[in-house]
Amino acid sequence: MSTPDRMLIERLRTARVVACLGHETPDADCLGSAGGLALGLRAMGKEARLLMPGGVARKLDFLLGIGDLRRETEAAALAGCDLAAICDTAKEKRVNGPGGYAALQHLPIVNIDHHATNSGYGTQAWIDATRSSASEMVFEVLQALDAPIDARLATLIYAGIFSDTQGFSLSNTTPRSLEVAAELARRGARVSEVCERLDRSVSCDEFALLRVIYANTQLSEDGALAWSSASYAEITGAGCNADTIDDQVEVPRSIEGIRVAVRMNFRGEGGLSILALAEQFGGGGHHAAAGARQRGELREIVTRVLGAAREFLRTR
Ligand SMILES: [Mn+2]
Repeated sequence: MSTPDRMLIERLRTARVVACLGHETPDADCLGSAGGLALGLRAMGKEARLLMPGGVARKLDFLLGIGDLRRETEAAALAGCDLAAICDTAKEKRVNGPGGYAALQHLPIVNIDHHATNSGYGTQAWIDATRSSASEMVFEVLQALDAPIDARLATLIYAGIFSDTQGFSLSNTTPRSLEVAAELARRGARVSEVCERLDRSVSCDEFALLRVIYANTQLSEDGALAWSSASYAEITGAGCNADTIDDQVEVPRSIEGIRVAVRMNFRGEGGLSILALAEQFGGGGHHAAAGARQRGELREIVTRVLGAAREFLRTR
């Protein structure tokens, strides 16, 4: 396990106006790390802007509310910035900012991430794949900076760790992640509210979508492979959109005996890494949880992905 690079800390310490960014379709760790960093830098007396065009899932909106964070969506928000800090984002092409990564080229860039597939882009990168989440890493960055960490900030970072470890249940739940979580709870993180909002409640629309996912779940003859799909019409018919799609892959994954779950969100069970499988489809992520995007006809994509998943399982 590594600690934040001194040069990276100095970059942040000496910056005056910082653009904080994350990845497209932001999840709780993205909001927790980029949003938490922005709050911490503000508490140090700096100006920090959260650049985040595109939507945030309704379920995660409360995190912006807790942090009183406004999403900046226009390129004008980059004017006057002297540093860009990108969190939880493995690839330049997934950077979620107006004009993407290219628009940041006039700035020094710090890259804080826990994805094994991170290319190490930027002026100063701290990549540690043994960390539970980018939020855990931002906590250590803020500690190195002696930034004041209040209850709001603690809640954002706690939510990022909670979400990426699926409520401290995945194999990335390390002693360190639990220690950081305990420290955040001590500082007033709203532990039960985070769990209630992230795990224990679904909107009526999401509930309707889950019915579709359950109904469409199929199981291979040997019981090692489970998959489900939802067409665009089924997603919009449930009152949902692309921002709502993420955790539904947990439905097929939860079947006993499953080793691989597929929804172009891949999950490996029992320590099986499915990263290579996601990469076959141009995707990426983590060993236990990865994703990919494909354009085309749904049935044809399902056939292609299942073929690759079967072959993948045969070789493991
Ligand atoms: Mn993450």
